[in-house]
Formats: sequence, structure tokens, C-alpha cells
Amino acid sequence: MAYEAEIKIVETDVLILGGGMSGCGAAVEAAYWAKPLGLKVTLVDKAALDRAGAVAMGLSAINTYLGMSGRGTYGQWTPADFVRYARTDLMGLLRDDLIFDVGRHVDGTVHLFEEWGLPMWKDENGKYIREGPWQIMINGESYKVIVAEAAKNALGLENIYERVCISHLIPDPNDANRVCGAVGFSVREDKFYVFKAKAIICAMGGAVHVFRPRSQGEGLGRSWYAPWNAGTTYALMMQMGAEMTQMDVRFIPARYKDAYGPVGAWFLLFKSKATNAFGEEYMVTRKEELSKFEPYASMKPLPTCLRNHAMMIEIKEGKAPILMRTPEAIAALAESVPDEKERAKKFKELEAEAWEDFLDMTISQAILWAAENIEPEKEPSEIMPSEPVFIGSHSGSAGAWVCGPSDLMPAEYKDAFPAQYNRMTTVLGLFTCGDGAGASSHKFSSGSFTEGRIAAKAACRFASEVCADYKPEISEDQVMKYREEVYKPFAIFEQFKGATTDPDINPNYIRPHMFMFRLQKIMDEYAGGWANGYVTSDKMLERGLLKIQFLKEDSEKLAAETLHELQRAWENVHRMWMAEAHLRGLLAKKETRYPGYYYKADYPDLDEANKKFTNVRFNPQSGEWEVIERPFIALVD
Ligand code: SFD
Ligand code: AMP
Repeated sequence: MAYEAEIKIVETDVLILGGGMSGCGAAVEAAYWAKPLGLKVTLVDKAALDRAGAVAMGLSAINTYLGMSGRGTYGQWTPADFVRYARTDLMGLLRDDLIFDVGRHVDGTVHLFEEWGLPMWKDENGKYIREGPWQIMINGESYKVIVAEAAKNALGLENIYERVCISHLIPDPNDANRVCGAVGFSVREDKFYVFKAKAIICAMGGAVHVFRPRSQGEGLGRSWYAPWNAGTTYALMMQMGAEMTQMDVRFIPARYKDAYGPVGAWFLLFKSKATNAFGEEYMVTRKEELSKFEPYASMKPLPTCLRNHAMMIEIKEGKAPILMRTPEAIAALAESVPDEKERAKKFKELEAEAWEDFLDMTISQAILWAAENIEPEKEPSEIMPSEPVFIGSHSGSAGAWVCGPSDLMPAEYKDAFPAQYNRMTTVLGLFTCGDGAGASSHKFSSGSFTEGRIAAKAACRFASEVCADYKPEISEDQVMKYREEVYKPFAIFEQFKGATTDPDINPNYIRPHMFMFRLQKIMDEYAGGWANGYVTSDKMLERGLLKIQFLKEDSEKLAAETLHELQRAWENVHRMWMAEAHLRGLLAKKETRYPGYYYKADYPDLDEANKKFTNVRFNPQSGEWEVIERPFIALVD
């Protein structure tokens, strides 16, 4: 029997799915443009905005700030410099138009954050203190609360739906390549939501826990990136038929072992060195091996994947543990102060900053230090390459192939889009940003918020220019079908729960947790997870795809007992879609462009002469996938 949750229909013009950094940016900007255009804007998040998304725990730095107006302590970069920096980091293959667009607007976003009350580190002249060339330091424990408050003020609480988990996008009944709505369910109440909209901004973050994490057993769930970013952005866009780019590009963050504390502040602010167990600085000793990946091995800063690659060679040769030399770094900075008393004070300050870096951003790392009696000023800490995650906003670049700004997008890309609106995907009315927009890395928190603003401005224009006479149609029959589909895991559990004495073990269904383990095992073993040293090959990927098809069959048998578990069920279906796209993206790539992120054993080299985008697309009509090649076009030397 169908589960009869109360049906709530919400009609709106611009629908923002996800209230993280990019969703909040979209909300602030959309509210501004919607007023004169007479549009209604609605935002939905599966959690509470104040602590939803990757910035939930806070951050200790804003990683993208150009400082064009001279407000930063050093470095006044141009958007063209930003393109060079981001593109180098991703081994020369990104969309210059998208990155330039973020670069020219991101500083304004950071200034807004300060205006809204975000405490910034400043020097005696009132300039933002840099962590590194592109990053500035913040006291960011409440970063997300501050940003969420701005979004709430802009939209009004009556237009924000919290704790509603979006499970599907709805295609227009008269145009399969147009989006007209989304459905989701309350994770607290028996309410099923149907949102009808003219333009939809899909901003539900990246994908974590697609691969088997290093944290197992009692540590399960601990990851660097937000575990509740379950690939929903990618899955829902793919189900609509959106073309995706760089789906091979996972990010392997080098992190403090077990609690996943970020390393940026240590490398850049504290100027720490990392060594192998024998005190050898692998970034120096492995230079020769990296030179196989020229021209990128000579570029500065060295691409993140190549830094990983050097570390992975050490691990393979048995020279682990890899150590972040925190005591030497703190001592060296303190020693630069000539006066003895001042030096002692500086030492204490640095010690406090070391702890604060994690207390602002990755609290569990500080807890682990305390639990293991680690005093960072006295002993080094282990660092480790983590499991792969998908995140279009950091040092990875998986995501949708989106339309760029009209003044910058190369003419060769225009045909892909049914209408040209900035950050619209290849599906009419469907926009994305942040982790969702591909081939445009290094946005981080500030760039994601900025890209949300860019997408929202275009979405408002689209809703008023293209949709003046358009009314999204979703029939009652369709609503009932979606409700039945969404709550099916409840029906399956109810039907079969009595078949065994232990409800976890049942021949008729699979629970979301077990389903996730199965997915992670396939990906870890066949797609180059950490267990295999990140190595895969076409043969392994083909086998992995076969296993994913079996898993897909079993996804029809997912069972859920509670609303919370229902959410887990849909999250894992979304992860499964991301997994398949990753396998297909890797299969389409006949080179190892990202050593240190993945290794294709059958194509171990860079194929620089054939540098191109190998996009993938699921065709919702035929159920087939296709590979679409797009040229790389540089706008900046
Ligand atoms: O040091 C649904 N990031 C850092 N950025 C910085 O600028 N500085 C740093 O210091 C950063 N570091 C860092 C970072 C992240 C994390 C986790 C750590 C450290 C520990 C990166 C940024 O956080 C990141 O780039 C942006 O947040 C990306 O923004 P966006 O909007 O793409 O994703 P989101 O913020 O996670 O928001 C997603 C939202 O979607 C919701 N959602 N809602 C409804 N239905 C569903 N089915 C949904 N699924 C998801 C989520 O609840 C969320 O609100 S450092 O390591 O580099
Ligand atoms: P992370 O803490 O590793 O997420 O990095 C935070 C920021 O510092 C990002 O902008 C990284 O690209 C940058 N970063 C981290 N480590 C290094 C490094 N060794 N050299 C240059 N940039 C780095």
C-alpha cells in the first residue's frame, strides 16, 4: 500500500535546491533581482541552513580572494592570474571562461561577508592577513551561520523549507529536456513536497562516501568533506540528461590521518614541511620522478595531484608514515623574532593558532590530538592521502557542463545549450553552481557563494525572459506516482520485515547502510580506491560497471524503517549514479592526467597532444550513456 504522506504543492518561479555556500549566494542574489521582476524565489535544504553543508563546522580560511583593491596583505591578483593558477592545479584542463567569471566577482563576495560580521584576521594596517597567495585567514567558527542569516534575511523565512530532502527533479511533460519541478520529503514530518518552478538551481554539494572511506567501524562517517553531500546534485542533473564534464576527476585530499584535518594552513601559513619517516623531504627528493609529468611538474604551485603523487611513491616504497613537521615549523617562525621575551610570546601565539585552525574547521582533529596526547609544537603528526571525493569547487572538477558568461564563453561551446544563460546546464531551465559546476575548480567557499550569485542572476533573467508565458505542469497522477516511488522503501520494509527475526538481514530487501557498503566495495576495488593505491584500468572499470548494474537492480529493493533511513536510501541511490558516471568518465579517459588522484595502469602517461574534455551524458529516453568530446580552449596564456 502506498504511504500516504500529506501532499504539499509549492508554486514558485526560481527554485534553489540546497542552502550551502552556493545556495545561500544564489538566495541573496536572486532576492535582489526577483523584486523588480516580480518573481517568487524558494529555497529548500534537507538540513537547517545555519549549519547545513560543507561549512557546517566553520572554516579557518577563505581560500579564494584575489585582493584586487589592495585589501589583502600581499598579492593583488587579476582574474587572468586566477585562471592560470586554477588551471595549472588541475593539470591544464579547465574552463577558462568560468574561472575568469568567478575571479572577477569573488572579492566583492568576501567584502560582503565582512560586512555581515565575519571576523577577518587583519594586520596593523587593517589589511586581510594572507594564509598563502590566494587565501585569507578568518575566525570562521560561525561562518555558515553568518552566511545563512544573510540568505534568510534576503528571502524571508516563509520562502525557505528546511529539513526537506529533495529526491527527484521533474521533466516537463511536453519537453523532456526542460525541468519544471522537484519533489522531496520532510525528514521530520509526514509531508511530501512538490515544487513547481520555471528555473531550478541545483546546488546540493559534492559527493562523499562513494568510495570506501579509510575510517571504518567506530570511525565510520568521519570524512574530510561533508558526508551528507551525497552526490544528489550530480545524480539529479544526470537523470534529467544533463551533459557532465570531468567525471573522472576525483579529489584525493592529503589530510591529517584519521581526523582529516586540512593541511593548507600548515603548508602555507606555518610554512611547514612534510617528510617521509626518515626525515627526507619528498617534494625535493622526488623531483626527478615528477618530471615525467611535464610541463606541469615545473609549474608553481605544483599541482595538488602531483604533490600527492610524490607522497604516494614514498608510501609504496615503504617509507611511510608521512609526517607533517609541525614542531620545526613553529620553532622556525618563533625564532625569527629577535627579542627573547617576544619570541616566547610568539611561540605561545603560534601554538594557539595551530589549535584554532582545527577548532574553527575540523574539530575532530583537535579532539584526536588531545586524545593521542599530541602537542603540535613538540611532535609531528601523520598525514595521509584520503579516499576519493567529488567536489567541483575545491581541487577536483567533476560537475555539469555549463554555459559560461556571454562575453567570455568560446563560440565552440555554444551549441551544447538550448538557451544561453550563465551557469545553465544543457537542460533548459536547470542551473548549477559550486560543487555542481564542472571544469571550474578552486572556487572554495567564497567562489561557490559567488557562483551561486552568478547562477541566480541568470536564472531570474531566464524566468522572466523565456518563461513569461510558461506554466510548469505536473499532473495529479504524476504527483501520486512520485509519492509512491519516493516512499517505496517504506512499503518494502513493511511488507517483508516479518520474514526474518533480524530486520537487517532479509532476502527481500537491502537496507541503505548495507547498500552503501556494497557500493563502496565496488568502487574501492575496481575504480582505484585507496586499497589498490588508487590504480585502475579499463578492464577493471568494465568489471566495476557490471557490478554497478547488479547494484542498480538491487536499488529497487531498498527498504527504510524511518524517515531518517528513507533519506539515507535516496542519498545512496544518488551516490550510485555518481559512481556509474565516474566509472564511465574514467573509461573515456585514455591517459593518466591526474597522477596522485588516479592511475590508469593501461594508460600511465599524460597525452598532452590530445588534451580535451571527455564529457559523459545519460540519455533518459534510451537509458544509454554517451561520451561527448569537447575541445579545450585557452582564453589566457
Ligand atoms: O581548508 C540537500 N572548503 C573550504 N573553502 C574555503 O574557502 N576555505 C577553507 O578553508 C576550506 N576548507 C574546507 C572546505 C570544506 C570542508 C568540509 C572542510 C574544509 C573541512 C570548501 C567549501 O566548503 C566548499 O567549496 C563549498 O562549501 C561548496 O559549496 P556548495 O554550495 O557547492 O556545497 P555545500 O556548501 O556543501 O552545500 C550543499 C547544500 O545542499 C544541501 N543538500 N538539500 C536538499 N535535498 C538534498 N537531497 C540535499 N543534499 C544536499 C546540504 O544540506 C547543503 O546545505 S580546506 O580544507 O580547503
Ligand atoms: P587544504 O587545506 O589542503 O584544503 O588547502 C587549503 C588551500 O591551500 C587550498 O587553496 C590549497 O590549494 C592550498 N594548498 C594546500 N597545500 C598547499 C601547498 N603545499 N602548496 C600550495 N598550496 C597549497
